[in-house]
Amino acid sequence: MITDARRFEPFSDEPIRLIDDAGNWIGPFSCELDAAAVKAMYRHMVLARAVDERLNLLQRLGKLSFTASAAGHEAAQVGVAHALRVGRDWIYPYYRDTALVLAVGWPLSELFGQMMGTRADSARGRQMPAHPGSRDLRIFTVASPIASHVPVATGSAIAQKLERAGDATVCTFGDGATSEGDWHAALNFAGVQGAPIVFVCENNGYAISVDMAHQTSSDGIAVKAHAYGMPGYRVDGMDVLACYFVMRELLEAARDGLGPALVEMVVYRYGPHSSADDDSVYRGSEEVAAWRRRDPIERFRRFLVGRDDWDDAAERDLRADVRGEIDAAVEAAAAAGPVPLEWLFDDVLSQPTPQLDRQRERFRAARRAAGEDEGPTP
Ligand SMILES: Cc1ncc(C[n+]2csc(CCOP(=O)(O)OP(=O)(O)O)c2C)c(N)n1
Repeated sequence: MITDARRFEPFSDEPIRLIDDAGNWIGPFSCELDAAAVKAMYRHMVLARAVDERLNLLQRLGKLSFTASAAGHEAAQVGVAHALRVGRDWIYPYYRDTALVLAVGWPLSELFGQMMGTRADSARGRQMPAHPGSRDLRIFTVASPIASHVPVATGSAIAQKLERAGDATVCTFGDGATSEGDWHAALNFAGVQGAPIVFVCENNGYAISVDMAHQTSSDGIAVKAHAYGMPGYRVDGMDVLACYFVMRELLEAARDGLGPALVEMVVYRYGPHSSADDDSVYRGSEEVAAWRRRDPIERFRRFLVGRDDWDDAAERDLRADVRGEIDAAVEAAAAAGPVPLEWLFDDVLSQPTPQLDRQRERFRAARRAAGEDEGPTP
């Protein structure tokens, strides 16, 4: 049931914030979360930032081919994750959602296995890096074509409504995705069908080099919800508690049959678009520095310290734990070994066709001729 519905008003002029930059609670209600709950959020944010740094390093070392950094998006993603009922609600993430998938429990060794394309990857090395997915956690595998997952997420939410199971769907994407036809069709359909879905735009101001002024002439993204008959919320995406409480309210409303909503989380990506991008070409270092001063992790730490839930010793222990966990996960993912190339032919069809069998034979012959035969593979 809805416990705290209507705490938030849609279509506000200012983004919804519950903690100010100094870490003070400024919400119109009291924060009922206990120490364990806020520390768990903080841990996920710190872990995600450290994972991000390690992925950049591994990419530079040639251990993986591509990364898309989530640094700056942690509060938004962790806020979403903690509002979900993991294993029941469906999650349709996009490639920048490292903190989201980690915070709902995607194992670190699997993350590094996916990024490096080793046997630790449950997708068996067939996705490009930064394309997670998990059957157990109900994480729909990330799709590269921008916004192509949004109509699928709407379909999944409509199925949940028909099943009357009281579950909901979350679908995340960047600001660039909102210019795709798929996005508009999906929101329209969700509005008409009253689908239990919350659409989350992680608006970092850029789609690679295209800034918001060239993306849309509307006043942000949240206002677009109006056209599809659902409420739109603009939230400070560098404030994890604002993201969490708004998401919790909207997911509960969706589960209770009140229909979909759109949330625009205003964030900033600290790194380039991906490891293949040079952001100095289209944005100034002063702009990045100004957003760095509003770092969501620092801000949340100030909040925790202010509540006497955190101190320097806790911080040191957490950093050491996280480093150890990452070291172990990278080691386990690498030790699993690279995926055999021949896996390319498995699971394509439930019954391989004669054409596929012939292609596999030709592939084996070509590898033998090149002296690359891997021998029998499991
Ligand atoms: C249909 C489609 N067009 C173009 C691309 C190339 N592309 C990859 S990421 C990206 C930018 C997307 O920006 P946004 O949705 O704002 O998310 P962000 O990366 O900023 O988080 C583009 C254009 C693509 N993957 N799919």
